[in-house]
Amino acid sequence: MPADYRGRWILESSDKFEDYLKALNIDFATRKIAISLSQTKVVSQEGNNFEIKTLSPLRNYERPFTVGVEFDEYTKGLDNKTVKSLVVWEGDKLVCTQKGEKENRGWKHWIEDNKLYLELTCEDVVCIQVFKRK
Ligand code: 1AG
Repeated sequence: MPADYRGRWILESSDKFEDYLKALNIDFATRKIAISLSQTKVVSQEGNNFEIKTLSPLRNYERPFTVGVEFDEYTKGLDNKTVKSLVVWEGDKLVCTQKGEKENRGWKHWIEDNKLYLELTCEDVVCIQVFKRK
């Protein structure tokens, strides 16, 4: 049985998010708005089929994927790039690599103490976001 990520999760802390946005070449004004936004993750999951919605007052980002199946991901409304993404299980962690123009791009999700963690990586920047159940 894969780990269960289902639910609504609200952002409670964010470390190095602006550095992550900078690594993605997001401009100053957009960064300042983005770091001030509340974010909610809505995760649907049936076995290895996921949909993760990231909701914010400014923009939403919705991405379905199947663990183990590579897909073309267009980061619409984020940095608007196409990357080749693959999500795999590493134990109970969901680990995504996003191959494209940026080195070392990807993310990891895991659950610890009933919190949802998200590590966002781009080049040498690692951002950690923590979400609590809504
Ligand atoms: C992601 O999560 C990232 C989801 O794939 C959004 C998080 C960070 C935003 C990344 C780049 C931001 C570019 C421009 C900023 C403008 C608006 C910010 C809006 C933020 C909410 C959409 C991994 C996984 C699901 O949870 O794919």
